[in-house]
Amino acid sequence: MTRRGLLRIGLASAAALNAAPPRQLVLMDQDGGFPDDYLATALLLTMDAVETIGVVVTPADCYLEPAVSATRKILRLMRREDVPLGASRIEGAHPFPAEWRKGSYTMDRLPVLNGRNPIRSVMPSEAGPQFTARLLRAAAAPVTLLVTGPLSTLAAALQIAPEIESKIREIVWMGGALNVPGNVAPAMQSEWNAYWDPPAAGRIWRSRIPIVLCPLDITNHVPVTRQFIERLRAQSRFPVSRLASEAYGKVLGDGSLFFWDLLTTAYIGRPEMFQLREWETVIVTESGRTKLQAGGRRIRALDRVDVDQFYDYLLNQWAR
Ligand code: AGV
Ligand code: CA
Repeated sequence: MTRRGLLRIGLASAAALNAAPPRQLVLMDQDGGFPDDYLATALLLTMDAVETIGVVVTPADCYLEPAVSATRKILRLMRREDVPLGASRIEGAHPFPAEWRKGSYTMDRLPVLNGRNPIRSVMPSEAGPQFTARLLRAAAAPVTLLVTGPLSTLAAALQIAPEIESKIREIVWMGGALNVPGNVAPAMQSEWNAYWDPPAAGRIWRSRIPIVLCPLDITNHVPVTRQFIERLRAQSRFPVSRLASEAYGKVLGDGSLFFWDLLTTAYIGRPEMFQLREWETVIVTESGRTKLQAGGRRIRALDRVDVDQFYDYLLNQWAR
């Protein structure tokens, strides 16, 4: 080795020491639920240690057009219109109630998202699964899939491009209910994201991709409280807080809402707030129930979180 070669190695490692650590690549697949899928998207985009390589909308807890339109406006608010946006036209076996899906129009019409020069929304033309497959193929490093709706678009992407499985570092999924009732009436056995498309969940369960579940067991501990909304309102001079404040202003008093997708997304930014626990589970074919069963697919689930720290984290990230 020449002196010059040694010098070069020395400089390279010095650069590596000074450089910021590589950012975690994340592809978000959300289903336009009002308001937490949108606010989860906004939360993800506040994370310095994350590089969001794309956002794809799966039309489950929404109607596709207003959900895509609202998501584009959020990208604009976050000054991240460079993030590729995809739209999936997939249909699950068990549609969400129309009343919930209409929340996508409410979101799209919020004053904070509709300033002086409203965006002229163009629907992405590529199919959702193709979009997901293309971004994963092109990714320079393994990607975390953050899924806050049904697993349908991802399952379809794996069907058309099985080789992308190796590009997925792990799937972090808001879905399922392990030791608590589900939220699909009247049987209360399944959680909605799993129930919408049970075979899609089954497809992911058959893969070898590591799964981190954010089930109702833990989201039940993080209700959207009046007190939280008041704290949000108090800092609504920040545009992102104003977004959240206007959105939650539409649902205040309902009492049945939780920070489902936001808790899931917070795990990406602050994994150390959580304790995880491993389970063996199967997906019940008809209902999409995530059932504990010895010998079933091993998954990890978010098991405990410091609730106060979580609320503070949201308010802190949104203070911009
Ligand atoms: O089951 C929770 C999932 C989350 O991804 N969604 C809402 C979150 O986005 C379905 C859901 C359950 N209860 C709801 C839901 C409600 N009251 N309104 C709208 N969506
Ligand atoms: Ca959702």
